[in-house]
Amino acid sequence: QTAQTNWGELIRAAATNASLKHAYWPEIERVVAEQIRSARMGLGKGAWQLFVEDGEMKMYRREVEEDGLVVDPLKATHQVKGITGRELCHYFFYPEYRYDWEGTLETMNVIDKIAEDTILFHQIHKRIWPAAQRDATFWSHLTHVPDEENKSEDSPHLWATVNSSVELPSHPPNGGKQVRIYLTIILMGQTIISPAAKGREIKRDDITCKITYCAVVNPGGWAPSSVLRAVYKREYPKFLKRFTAYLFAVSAARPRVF
Ligand code: 6CM
Repeated sequence: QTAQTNWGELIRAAATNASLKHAYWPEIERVVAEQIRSARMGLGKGAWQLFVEDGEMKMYRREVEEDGLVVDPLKATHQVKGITGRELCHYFFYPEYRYDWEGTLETMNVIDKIAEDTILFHQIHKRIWPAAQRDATFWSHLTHVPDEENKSEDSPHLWATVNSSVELPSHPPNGGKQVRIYLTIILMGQTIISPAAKGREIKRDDITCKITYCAVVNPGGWAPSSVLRAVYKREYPKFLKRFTAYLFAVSAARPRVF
């Protein structure tokens, strides 16, 4: 059954009509399916090297360069108590929360709210010396699918937000003073309910969110490899820690899990 799951079909079933009708849909479905498939895959035989470990948080990378630019794929796993997979993806997806947790951001603009589950963004990121400032244009899609390949889990829904670069005629690359970066990112979360909660009301203490975050970022133009790898080694853990701490803070105030 493993290789057979038609993630595309499941993603389509969860999508809003407005997303399904949009010209981007075929690409969204393809990229989201591919991202879910690879996020669910273990580290396997790939040459993943652990480069950060902090409690439950583990970060792996593969060293890859394209045309002399570092494009190291990143795969991170984490576990956080007290939040759901849905909350994880909700706060990552909706723009109104982004400035609260995204530390690399200079500005974020919503270019088009295509649907409740698909948004187009233009972001300018903080400049990192000695490289030029970067910007990105991407669609973001929020979805949830049953975990077809792991039906024994208590709460089998997988929640995911996928961000993927797209060319926007209104925001041509390298038009301003920024260098355009290209990204494909998935944040995926699954809620695990403690067996001790069986048969009674589930409290926040009974849940754990299993998190997988995968990112491939092409810096788009000159950036010294060693500096870039050092930046990633600092920024990815900072992001995941800051984001999950933020989630914990905003969710603790909510009595019910949504
Ligand atoms: O996934 C993350 N954030 C999302 C929402 O903002 C979105 C953003 C991705 C952009 C990630 C790239 C930012 C770093 C830019 C530096 C470029 C190189 C400069 C050259 C240095 C020598 O998917 C969290 C992103 C966490 C970033 C580490």
